[in-house]
Amino acid sequence: MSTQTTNNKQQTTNGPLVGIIMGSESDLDIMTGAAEMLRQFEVEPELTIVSAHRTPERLREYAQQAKNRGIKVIICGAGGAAHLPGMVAANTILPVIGVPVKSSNSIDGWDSMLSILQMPYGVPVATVALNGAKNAGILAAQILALHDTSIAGKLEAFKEYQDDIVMESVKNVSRLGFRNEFDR
Ligand code: RP5
Repeated sequence: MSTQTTNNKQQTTNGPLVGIIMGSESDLDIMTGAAEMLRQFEVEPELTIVSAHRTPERLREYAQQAKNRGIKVIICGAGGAAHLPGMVAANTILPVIGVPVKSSNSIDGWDSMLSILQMPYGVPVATVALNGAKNAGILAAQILALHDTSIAGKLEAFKEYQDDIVMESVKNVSRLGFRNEFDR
């Protein structure tokens, strides 16, 4: 049995640590990025649809019950008039990460960005880039890693991997004959 299976089973028993919610099934293609990243760090999140406008009661219940269900971080993705992250943050003291989605009803993405970013004092939402669900997953893992050395170790390895990828590109570019005194 792999470590991942063991960890996932443990998390199923104890409940998920990260909740990923989105306003519509149409956000799923983007929002699965958050789940994929978390799985890389062997964190199995829960994922479902909660719409601020179409299911306001479900939103309130989700946000208010999350902490007691053992969730530590909530990732919320929405597009257009994207009120989901802000309204979840209004109903919980858990950290909320907002993912602005460039959706079918977005004008150009700025509507989603600003709806999530421009929160009033007292109700913060940590907003990532437009369609930045992968970074939301990494950020959630970083929050969990404050109290979990296993996740912290996987994040360290991920940083090293990114370094390796860039250094491979440095080698590739150097073969093209450009001057680079820095790496001499
Ligand atoms: C938002 O409206 C959703 O988060 C989605 O991004 C957008 C469009 O939703 P659908 O009309 O595709 O269901 O609330």
